[in-house]
Amino acid sequence: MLTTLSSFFVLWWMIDVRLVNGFSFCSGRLEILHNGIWGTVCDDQWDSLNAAVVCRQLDCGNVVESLRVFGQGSGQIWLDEVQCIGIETALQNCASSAWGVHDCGHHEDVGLLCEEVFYPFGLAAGDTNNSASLDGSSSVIQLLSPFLFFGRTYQQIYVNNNGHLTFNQPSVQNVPDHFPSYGSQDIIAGLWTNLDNRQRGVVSYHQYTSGNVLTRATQDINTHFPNLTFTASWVFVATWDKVVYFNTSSETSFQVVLISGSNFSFILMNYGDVAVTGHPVQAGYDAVYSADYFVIPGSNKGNLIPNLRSSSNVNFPGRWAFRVDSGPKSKKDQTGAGQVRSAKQC
Ligand SMILES: *[C@@H]1O[C@H](CO)[C@@H](O)[C@H](O)[C@H]1NC(C)=O
Ligand SMILES: *[C@@H]1O[C@H](CO)[C@@H](O)[C@H](O)[C@H]1NC(C)=O
Ligand SMILES: *[C@@H]1O[C@H](CO)[C@@H](O)[C@H](O)[C@H]1NC(C)=O
Ligand SMILES: *[C@@H]1O[C@H](CO)[C@@H](O)[C@H](O)[C@H]1NC(C)=O
Ligand SMILES: [Ca+2]
Ligand SMILES: [Ca+2]
Repeated sequence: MLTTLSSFFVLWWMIDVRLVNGFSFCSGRLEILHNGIWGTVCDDQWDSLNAAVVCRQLDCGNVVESLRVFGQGSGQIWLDEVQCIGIETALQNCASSAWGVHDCGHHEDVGLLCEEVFYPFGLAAGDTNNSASLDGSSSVIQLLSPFLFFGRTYQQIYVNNNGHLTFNQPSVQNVPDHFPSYGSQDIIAGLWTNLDNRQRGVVSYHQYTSGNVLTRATQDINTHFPNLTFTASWVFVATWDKVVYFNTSSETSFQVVLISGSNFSFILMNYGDVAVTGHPVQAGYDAVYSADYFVIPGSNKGNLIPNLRSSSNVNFPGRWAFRVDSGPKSKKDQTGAGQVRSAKQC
């Protein structure tokens, strides 16, 4: 009940607080909307309790720190002397000076770094669970909007317990193919390996066509892929939360997020704690006949995969982002910034 209530308030308030000029949706200079005007918040009396309220309000997990590295705002300074108790569901519910009343300059604008690389998931996000079964999968999931993957358009998808997504049929494969596999199907591998959700952990998914998750996806893609002026209209989030490898007990958490809008499509891979394993592993994607593929560096070595939590091709630790429609194939366009390995078969 509590969770449901608080997620309702998160949705309700979402539209009037934002973090700008940061690394992602979950970091940046704090701005608040009042009377249709975005303004900044002054750092007088600002503390970690206040910051925690904002991070939670944005569905961005815990606060890492308040920072001033996100530049100075301009125009309105809306709030000063903010003092949250810490239990508030929104910054607007905290004590502060009246709107627009302050003795501050923009050099005092509050900036925030929240920790959450993950998109909302689990019960609070309204996820559907996969059943707990060895080498199992979701049932067929009809997509609310078609997903374009290197020129092929899909209307359905399967979330496979063993850490990967397939479009045409479920996959029971617990030993990953090595990319490029020159196979006949499109595969998106968050962390394809022998996972066992009968023992521990939850595999779940959710798709969105409205709400704060779309706002977040829009901002993330525009940060990771500048100049596209992208607007997300559909987001699919698949999460492997605290799952374990077959016959082990160390927990691993990761997420694959599919995002689309107009003719663009993107994948985000988000990594939390990833345990070492002796099982074969693989993270990345592999398109039909490997006309396009990508292997996240180090992701095919079980002893190196804990590094997924801190590596990135978009300057955001724990996140790898890829453009996967059939758009421009230049390295810069296909991934945010990092190394790209891709092969063309003619
Ligand atoms: C999914 O599984 C989790 C953990 O077992 C549980 O708390 C949650 O209620 C389940 N969600 C649904 C929709 O059944
Ligand atoms: C993207 O936009 C930035 C800033 O407007 C510009 O400096 C950069 O050259 C652009 N990049 C491309 C690939 O057009
Ligand atoms: C599971 O691990 C134990 C020791 O950790 C080992 O003895 C056992 O053979 C393993 N079982 C399987 C099915 O791999
Ligand atoms: C989408 O693709 C179609 C066909 O290639 C093109 O006509 C249209 O302009 C594109 N739309 C956008 C928003 O890029
Ligand atoms: Ca100050
Ligand atoms: Ca003041």
